[in-house]
Parts: sequence; structure tokens; C-alpha cells
Amino acid sequence: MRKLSEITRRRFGQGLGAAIALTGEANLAFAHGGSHEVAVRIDDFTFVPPTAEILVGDNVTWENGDHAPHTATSLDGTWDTGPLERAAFRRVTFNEPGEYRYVCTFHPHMKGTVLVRNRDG
Ligand SMILES: [Cu+2]
Repeated sequence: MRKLSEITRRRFGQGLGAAIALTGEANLAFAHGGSHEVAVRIDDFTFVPPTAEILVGDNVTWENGDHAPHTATSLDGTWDTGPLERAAFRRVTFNEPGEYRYVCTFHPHMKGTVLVRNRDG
């Protein structure tokens, strides 16, 4: 029997490495230490997990596992991945605490939340 979960994890790990390599600010964030990356996959028109909990200064990376293009677009207009084609990924760094609800602009029934907490509390 194939171990699908392991295959998925390895595939995503490779994508994450490429994202970090392509983004200059990632190096800066990691140099300061304590910055973490949380992955949200888009599969079958669903953000997984639907709520990503991080601390201020952390990053969230969205990767599209669907054939259809998707976005992750904040309802308050502060950030937007833009359209992600299949297997594309984009990272967003969150420097302000808050609860950021977002949708896919192509499929507004797709909803997710990024919960950003202060490091002190
Ligand atoms: Cu979509």
C-alpha cells in the first residue's frame, strides 16, 4: 500500500524550500531567528487547515494542489497571494497581530483564517 501522506509531505517540502530560496526577506526573517513557516494547502476547493495559527513575524505559505487556479485574499485588503496556478505557492509574512479572514476571489465560498498572536502573550 502506498503511503500517500508521506508522498504529499515530501512534495510540499520541496516546494517550501524553493519558496524560501526565491524570497529575499525569508533569509532576513530566518537570520533573526524564531520565525516559522506554516503551510496551507489548497485541495478540492478547500483551504487545509482552514485556520492557520501563527505568531507575529511568522509566514504562511499557500500551495495550490488543485487544477483550478485559486487565491488567498484577505477580506480587509491587507494581503493577497494573487492567482495561484496548480502546484504554485506563495508566502505571506504577518507582522501585525489579528484575525485575518480570507477567501478565494475566484470561488468566494472558499474561506480561511490566519490567526496571528503576539509573541509575548
Ligand atoms: Cu478558488
